[in-house]
Amino acid sequence: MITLPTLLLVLAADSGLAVIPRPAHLTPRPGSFTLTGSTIITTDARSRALGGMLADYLFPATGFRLAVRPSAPSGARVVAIRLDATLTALGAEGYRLDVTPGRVTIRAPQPAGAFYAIQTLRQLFPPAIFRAARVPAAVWTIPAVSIEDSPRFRWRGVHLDVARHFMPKEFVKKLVDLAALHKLNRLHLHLTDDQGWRIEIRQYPRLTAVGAWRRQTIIGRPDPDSTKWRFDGQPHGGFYTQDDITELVAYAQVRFVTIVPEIEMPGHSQAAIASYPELGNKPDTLPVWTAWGVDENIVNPGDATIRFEQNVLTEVMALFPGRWIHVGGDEAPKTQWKASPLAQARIRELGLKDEDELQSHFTRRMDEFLTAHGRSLVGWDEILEGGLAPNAVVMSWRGIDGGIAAARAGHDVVMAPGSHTYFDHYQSADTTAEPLAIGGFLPLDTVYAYEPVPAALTPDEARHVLGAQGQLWTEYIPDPKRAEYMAFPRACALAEVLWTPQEEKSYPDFLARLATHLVRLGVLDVNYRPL
Ligand code: TNX
Repeated sequence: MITLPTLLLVLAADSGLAVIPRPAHLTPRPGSFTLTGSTIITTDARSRALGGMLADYLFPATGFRLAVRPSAPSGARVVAIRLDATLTALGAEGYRLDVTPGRVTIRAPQPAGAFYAIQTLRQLFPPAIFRAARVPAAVWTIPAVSIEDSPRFRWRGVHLDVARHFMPKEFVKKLVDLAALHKLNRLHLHLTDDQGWRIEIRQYPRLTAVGAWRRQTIIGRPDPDSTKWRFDGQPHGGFYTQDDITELVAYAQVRFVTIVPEIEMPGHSQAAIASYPELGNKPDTLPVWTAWGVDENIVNPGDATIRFEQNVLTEVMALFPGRWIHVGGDEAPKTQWKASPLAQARIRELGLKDEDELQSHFTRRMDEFLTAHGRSLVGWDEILEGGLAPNAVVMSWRGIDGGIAAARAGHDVVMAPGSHTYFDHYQSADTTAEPLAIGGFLPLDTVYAYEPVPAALTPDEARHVLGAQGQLWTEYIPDPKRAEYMAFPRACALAEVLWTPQEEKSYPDFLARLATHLVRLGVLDVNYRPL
């Protein structure tokens, strides 16, 4: 809800040049440009769709149905969008944005860059431009400026765990929109875990008929003494149909966001085992898990299980056209494999040293399979432990050492260390003033100070650091509103870490821009955590 003082602020706030993430090069110019109902958006053939997107972005608040045309009569007020091959030095995502009193010009070598120019342009307007209904009597003026901009990193990600708590498709779309606004280009969807399986797999209908639903959920953090656990008695669940996934992928694609799906294996698999008990190491039938923590119920390493996982990945690849497929790999306790005759026989047959090498064997089978289909396997840093699969990309979460080791071995790396990128951690040292979280302490300034390239890497090795991402694990994030509270404004800080050149970063300057940006987020109905 917007109160009257907020509305005044929304209209008055000098959005000035409060762009987040801060552009690489920005030069204020004299004068300003005022958008009116007769402004024409001109595009070339390849940026026609982007012109339409810009018109759609501007319509709700302004009420202007701007024309999108190949050209405009001389003297018309124009927003021109052109793809320009001579600008290739700006890279696949770079752009130029020039605002003069008579004209706005967007030029980019590729569509992604023009899209990011549009995101910058939106942020030049007063925050009220983000309203979903017409703002009466507003004047839509933006300052003249020249911007030349391109990102520091290729992988600018946000992660969302939809397994611990299912998140509705509409929220995933909202998160895609917010990612795009911050020039983030990866959405890592954690689709399966012990507590729920969230994607329809046609060959294995029980994964969602059974695995998408749990009977209840533990209240609060699990006490080490499990006899003290208390449950809410409320069934929880949900899943995305393949049609839902297709819709999400398409929605993300036009916003230049690649969805990276994660199917966890061999650990974090109790929901799969609950659906198909033959995947487990024991004959018992298990429920979908109702508590949090590291679960001993991992899948067995037999050939039938490997076929099952590959069959699942076949359907996943058909749905997600992006290059990266994440197969988890974290927190797979080896207790059950140590006690399992099948697992021990496999270790002997394959001449392996131990259970860690058996997990690496399992991961290699997925790596071969994904590579044969032209995709790249991504895994959490535990996949290093028994030897790294040849084409694997490593996501470094237990600090940065996994990232360093993988980059030195010539593997691409995405940095996701708990110390700087876990948005499920507390935002205040005074945890009593915050909603219950998993623990930890990750204030905004710590996120902003994060440097994704480990100092230990040589420049050659550092080229393997694709970027970083912020994690939203949802054990203690029950719904979209809480997810927004945990993600914002920390995701704004991470976006700047990943986009802006190191030497252009300044925390005081960021905070000054953030004051305006939070007004935008408020208008967008984002439940951000107030500073
Ligand atoms: C560890 S990060 C996990 C997740 C939890 C998270 C909670 C990772 C690869 N595994 O299963 O949700 O901690 O912060």
